[in-house]
Amino acid sequence: TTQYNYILTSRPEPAVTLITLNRPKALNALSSPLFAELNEALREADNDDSVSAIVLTGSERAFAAGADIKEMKDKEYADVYKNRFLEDWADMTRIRKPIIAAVSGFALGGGCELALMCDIILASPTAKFGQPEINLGVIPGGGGSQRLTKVIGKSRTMEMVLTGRMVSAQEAAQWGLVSRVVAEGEGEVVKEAISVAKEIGDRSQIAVQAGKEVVNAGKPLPFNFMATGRIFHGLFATKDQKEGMSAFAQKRKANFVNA
Ligand code: CO8
Repeated sequence: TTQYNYILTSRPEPAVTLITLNRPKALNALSSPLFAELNEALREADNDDSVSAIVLTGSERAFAAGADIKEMKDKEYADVYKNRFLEDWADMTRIRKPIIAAVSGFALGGGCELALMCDIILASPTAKFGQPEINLGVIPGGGGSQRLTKVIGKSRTMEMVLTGRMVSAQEAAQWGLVSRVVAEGEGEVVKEAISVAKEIGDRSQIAVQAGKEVVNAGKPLPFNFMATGRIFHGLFATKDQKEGMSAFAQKRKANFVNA
């Protein structure tokens, strides 16, 4: 198996691949090198006939606190457009095997969107979901606006996207954002996700993949990832994106000028 710098991979069960995001000091901020590794590990598991299902997790403190703001803050529209910044995020939606997100702690911004691209989300009671991009002068660019609307409805999505408020695990479960909240305790949510993955592994793998395919066929995004990604890119032409992201990096409150 491949060696990675920003993720860990293991086989906790013969038919289950566990991928652990591993940038603890940055709360698993999703830098582009991290995402490239994640895509590679997902492809590797998808192509391995001995793997039935994939579990994706972070740390106790953070599933992922979003795209890497320090990497993004000085980027200009020309950079992000020309280099298709973060557009490989949607690659994982083409993985055929089930992906189960085991979420503890923060799942924010791109981290919440990452969980939403998985097939099943299990939450620890400590999980907190949010789309705080608005505080940075940008929007959820990774399909979250569209996926959340499908899952929790327009009003709740608007509240999350426009205020950036974090939603608790219990609220997320009530809203149907996650399939359930597991018992508290360190490692519980990963254990439970592995057990669901193992259960899936005992079924016919052809039927499992067909099951994933038909469920997904019923929910095409009304406004696709690329389109929302482009609007996200467009905001890199504003002063407020520079201010919002610099303010985060400098640990101060943003002073938006609406330009
Ligand atoms: N990027 C970079 N570094 C981060 C990030 C991040 N998203 N989140 C946390 N960190 C770093 C902090 O800067 C800090 O680093 P250092 O120790 O060097 O100062 C370290 O992680 C620990 O974080 P805090 O000290 O802030 O920890 P707190 O417990 O005080 O706060 C929070 C935790 C509330 C999670 C806070 O860190 C936070 O608000 N983080 C940012 C959340 C956020 O705004 N996420 C959205 C990012 S934008 C995005 O995801 C866009 C996706 C677009 C996809 C487009 C596809 C086309």
